[in-house]
Amino acid sequence: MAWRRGGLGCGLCLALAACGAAKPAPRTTESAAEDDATVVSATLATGPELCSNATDDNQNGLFDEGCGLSLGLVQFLAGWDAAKADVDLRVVDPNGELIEVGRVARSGLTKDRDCPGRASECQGRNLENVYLAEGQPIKGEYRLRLRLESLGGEAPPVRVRLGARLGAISRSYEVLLDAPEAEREIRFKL
Ligand SMILES: [Ca+2]
Ligand SMILES: [Ca+2]
Ligand SMILES: [Ca+2]
Repeated sequence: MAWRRGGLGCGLCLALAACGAAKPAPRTTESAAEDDATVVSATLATGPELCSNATDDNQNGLFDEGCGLSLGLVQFLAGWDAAKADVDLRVVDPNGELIEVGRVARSGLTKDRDCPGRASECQGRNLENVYLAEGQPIKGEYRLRLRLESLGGEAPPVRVRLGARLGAISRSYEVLLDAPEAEREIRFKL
């Protein structure tokens, strides 16, 4: 399912912004964000749904469905192949609450794991998943930050695939994080 532009006429509006670690996060339009080489809009229908790639391979609007992953009407999924690299998917909900592993926020969002994990519990399939576990999506701004905590000996850049779903709208991105502490931020307004 293609991600539609803002001004949908259905009460749902989207605004995205992207920034590097060394510069402030200017609020931009979605198209301006797509001009940023580090955030690449992708609608890659490659066939049957593949697991653990944070990509909607079959373009049905769901990311990695049928893979034992928790899904929700709001979902942000980050995956990367560099097994030892520590990337963090940080989501702040419209209440200003950081979504953390093992706790359901008032917005109903939760996060299911932190990869690669202290004991490598992600087993080389690095996938951080923030999803709506309870209730209905709340309106407002959802702020996502992808941050490279450490390379863990992996060669830069670390290529991160990001899947974002807000209700009936979903979209995929690829983000390159080229050095420790590199960050990219994307904002979604529901
Ligand atoms: Ca899919
Ligand atoms: Ca997939
Ligand atoms: Ca992590």
